[in-house]
Amino acid sequence: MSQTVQVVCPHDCPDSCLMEVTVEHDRAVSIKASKEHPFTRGALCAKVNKFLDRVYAPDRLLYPVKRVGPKGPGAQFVRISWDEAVSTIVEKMQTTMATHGPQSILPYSYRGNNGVYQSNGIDRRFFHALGASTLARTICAGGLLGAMDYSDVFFGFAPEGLVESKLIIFWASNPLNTGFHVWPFVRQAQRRGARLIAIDPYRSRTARACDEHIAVRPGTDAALALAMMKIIEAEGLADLDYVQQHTIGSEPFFSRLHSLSLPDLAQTCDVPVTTIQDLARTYATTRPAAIRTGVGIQRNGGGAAAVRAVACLPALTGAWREAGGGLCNFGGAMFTAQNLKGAMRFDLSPEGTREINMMRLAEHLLDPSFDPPINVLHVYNCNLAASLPDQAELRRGLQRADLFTVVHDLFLTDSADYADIVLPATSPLEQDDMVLAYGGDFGSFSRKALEPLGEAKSNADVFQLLATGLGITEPAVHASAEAFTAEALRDDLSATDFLSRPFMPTRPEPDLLPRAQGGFLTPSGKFEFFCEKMERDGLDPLPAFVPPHETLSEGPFPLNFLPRKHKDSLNSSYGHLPVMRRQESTARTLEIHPRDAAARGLDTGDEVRVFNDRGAFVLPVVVSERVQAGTVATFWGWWDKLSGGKGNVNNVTSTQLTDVGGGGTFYDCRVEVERWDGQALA
Ligand SMILES: Nc1nc2c(c(=O)[nH]1)N[C@H]1C(S)=C(S)[C@@H](COP(=O)(O)OP(=O)(O)OC[C@H]3O[C@@H](n4cnc5c(=O)[nH]c(N)nc54)[C@H](O)[C@@H]3O)O[C@H]1N2
Ligand SMILES: Nc1nc2c(c(=O)[nH]1)N[C@H]1C(S)=C(S)[C@@H](COP(=O)(O)OP(=O)(O)OC[C@H]3O[C@@H](n4cnc5c(=O)[nH]c(N)nc54)[C@H](O)[C@@H]3O)O[C@H]1N2
Ligand code: SF4
Ligand SMILES: [Mo]
Repeated sequence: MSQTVQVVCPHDCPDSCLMEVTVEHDRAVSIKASKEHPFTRGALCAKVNKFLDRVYAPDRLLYPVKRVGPKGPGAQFVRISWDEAVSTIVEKMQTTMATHGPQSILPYSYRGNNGVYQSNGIDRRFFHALGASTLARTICAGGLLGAMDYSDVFFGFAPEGLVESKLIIFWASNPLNTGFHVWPFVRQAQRRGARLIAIDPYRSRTARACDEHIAVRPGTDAALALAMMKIIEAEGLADLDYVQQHTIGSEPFFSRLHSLSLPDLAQTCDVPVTTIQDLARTYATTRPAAIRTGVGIQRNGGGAAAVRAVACLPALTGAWREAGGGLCNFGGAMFTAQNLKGAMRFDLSPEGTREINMMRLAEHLLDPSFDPPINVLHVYNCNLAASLPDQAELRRGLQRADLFTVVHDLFLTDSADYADIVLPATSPLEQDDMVLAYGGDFGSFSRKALEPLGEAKSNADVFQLLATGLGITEPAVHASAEAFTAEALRDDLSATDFLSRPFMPTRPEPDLLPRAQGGFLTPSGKFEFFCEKMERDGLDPLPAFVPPHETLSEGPFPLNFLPRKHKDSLNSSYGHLPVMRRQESTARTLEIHPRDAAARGLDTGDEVRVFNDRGAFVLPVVVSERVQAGTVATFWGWWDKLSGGKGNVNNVTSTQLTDVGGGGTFYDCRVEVERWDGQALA
């Protein structure tokens, strides 16, 4: 007997595709893309076409295990029962609560699964009811969301509007790899005469598909944006009517622009003045003009300032006036369809509970004065021993002998090696979930297609079991996926519709003109070139270039390092699967400019040690002009434990934070490269 079930792709990707899973005798035999879904439109990406390889991978963890022997690489585990797993975790939680209070327990997760019920709902309710420390989930978009506190930089026009654009600037955004379902809209615009420009230090797949690629120096986008605005204002290309009606602070802002030197800005961002002039004129005079930002722009010490500076452009030119003009952000639909309070029930968390920035985990684990200490760490939806920066420091923290760590995952990841207990997680085919896309205005109820493989359990199952063990009877924690959906949707959306339809639009029509009449999400309701709140918080109230931590610095490590996202993996989630293992020799390489290669006597194929004062890893180089001189790039996502001792890219990245928002600075990193002498890494 065969049946088809609709399951939503769980990945941290803006598209939230709808998959049609055919099941025969409780085994999924095929996955197809929905043709009706407005974004999926009959195509899944390369990774998810092979999703069944992930579901049925021979290394799926199918029962709970506990570690025997030391923590860290090579850790050994033995099978235990769920009863033993749950009672051990409950006992550890109770013990630390008795001595240090519940805040000595820390949940640790990101978006390994993007679902709301399983991964951004029941989990939060459980930890809030427990009184655990809360986690600021900053790793991906901390800088962007930090800038959002001061300027309306996040929500743009719906991606469907790109069809109308005559100019589309991909500013630190590589959708051909990272969310390719906007591309059909872009292609349509191109057929109607749109010009495409990419601003990216690396010649990405998207940059190659554009008419023009501007290779900015990493971490200096604010300088480029300010230079463009200086030209636009000086040449009378600003829309002064829009500025007057819908913005505040233009006078001090223009004075600021007058005080800046164009040659200095050009030198900072390493783009010739003439190129910036052409870009500024093209941007201000082509209408409608869209800017699509990705996350690359805010992965540096001045990341929030860069996001804010770029967001000033459409306010200055009035690009918001036309459909297809303004910002069209990567995560622009995030949170808009959710009743966040209803989903997460912040009210269950005791007043005064501390919030811990996830980027500072290692520092806090290692700080003897951190009070209360973190004694129980519950990791789910996150492979921190691959994805966090400065792995040496992190691993020292995870090694702490008195730290009890639970890892809940589908696989024995690098992180699992630091766990006391590892719990087997279900795949999205084996659980119900409520999923809202963050790249478009739609959501779906993802249906369970299979019984859990082995003894796997979903996140909600685990938190409900732990709640029962700990005597937490709060009904919100024990809600079913259906009941939860009704509480977690924005009030005007119907849960009955959501549950009964394959997918549901979360707006009647895509919003193509969100700021044509102003209505910015700021205290004044206008776009704030001058932001009083920033001034009150001791920040520069005007758009400014805030220097990155490392990419402009002089010192022993002369090369900028870009550890970028791979087409066939989702962060580290495919790193151990055949699709990625097969590419280790071809894609797991360091691209280096001919000039930098020559200076070090390197040729394509030579193995190099990439290092700085935080750590090192080894891989072969490819001499390539896709990077500029002074920058090296690679893809990330492979697992350290499968690297044959050659290490992880995040051995060299830094835990320094963005200027605002406490975000990660993965692309603000300096390294040196030398021929590898075959010595083991320290
Ligand atoms: N296939 C695949 N898809 C994914 C993911 C994946 O791992 N693989 N990850 C998902 C996640 S978690 C996210 S957050 C999104 C991210 O989606 P994107 O934002 O598109 O991803 P990135 O590749 O991090 O960054 C985009 C581009 O920014 C460039 N960049 C780096 N530094 C700078 C800079 O200082 N200035 C400028 N102008 N450009 C810079 C990079 O070279 C890169 O080409 O993708 C999601 N989709
Ligand atoms: N060098 C470098 N580092 C980066 C980045 C980069 O571009 N370069 N990108 C950064 C960004 S943008 C992000 S968002 C982070 C992402 O970093 P992570 O959040 O660590 O993402 P993944 O590496 O995909 O790991 C997610 C884990 O969740 C597990 N998982 C999936 N579904 C479930 C589930 O339902 N339940 C449970 N319990 N587990 C599940 C997966 O098997 C996987 O092991 O990485 C950051 N790190
Ligand atoms: S494009 Fe994104 S949402 Fe669609 S199948 Fe691929 S990872 Fe999943
Ligand atoms: Mo991310």
